[in-house]
Amino acid sequence: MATRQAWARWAAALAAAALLGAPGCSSEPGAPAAKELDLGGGVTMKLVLIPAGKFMMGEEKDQHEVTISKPFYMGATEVTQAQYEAVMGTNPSRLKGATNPVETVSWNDATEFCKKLSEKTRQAVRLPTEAEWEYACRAGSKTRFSFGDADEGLGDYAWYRANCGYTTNPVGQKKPNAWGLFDMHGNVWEWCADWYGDYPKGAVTDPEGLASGAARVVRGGDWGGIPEDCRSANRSQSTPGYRSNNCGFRVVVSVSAPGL
Ligand SMILES: [Ca+2]
Repeated sequence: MATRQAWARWAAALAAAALLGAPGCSSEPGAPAAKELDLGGGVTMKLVLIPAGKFMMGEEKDQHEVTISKPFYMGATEVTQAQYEAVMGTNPSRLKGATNPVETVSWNDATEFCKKLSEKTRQAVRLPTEAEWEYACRAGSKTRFSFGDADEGLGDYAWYRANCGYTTNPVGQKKPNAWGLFDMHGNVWEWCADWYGDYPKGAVTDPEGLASGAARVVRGGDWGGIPEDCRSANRSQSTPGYRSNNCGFRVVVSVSAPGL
């Protein structure tokens, strides 16, 4: 859940993105630009349509081309504590706040949330792949952050060490990226589906990471991070059972999933 003001900004950003078009991307005919999941108890979750397209993934010195062949919906914000509790019946977060991102959730917890929400909504809810996450974070940009290269602009888009008050903050308060996604930089790290490992050497389509591994990918930096941590290309890792008050997640739903 987010504030009315935040959603007004989100809607405006979405409309602007639709008017300008998304560079290098194609839209899905007939798919609405946003959707809302009913989590029960009056709690909802907004997702935005991410178009199919290509981008250069990873650190600037060592990038590889990735094609995202199908559009998908992605949570406009990190999963909030109210949303998590509506689905799981508990709120494990240490930094409490209904509209703050849920944290102290492991990759296993996040995956279980997706499974339960899939059953509840009869839609295929899952964690984003690492490629989907970076693609969506960049939103067509090639710069260090979705808005440019300079650290000085980060405070407009992210909660991080310099402005967070040493805690998480309610989702959706900062500016969204060009595709209507909030807090991709900062607030909490976000679990991705993939095992952490070396990237493929050449061009790939819809990569899903390694077949096995020891740790899962986390992305985007957190409330305690420095700007370098919050960059679009930055990646980190944690073991699937690890829980921390600086790590949460957001979900994706396939456009072609049943019920859409
Ligand atoms: Ca984040």
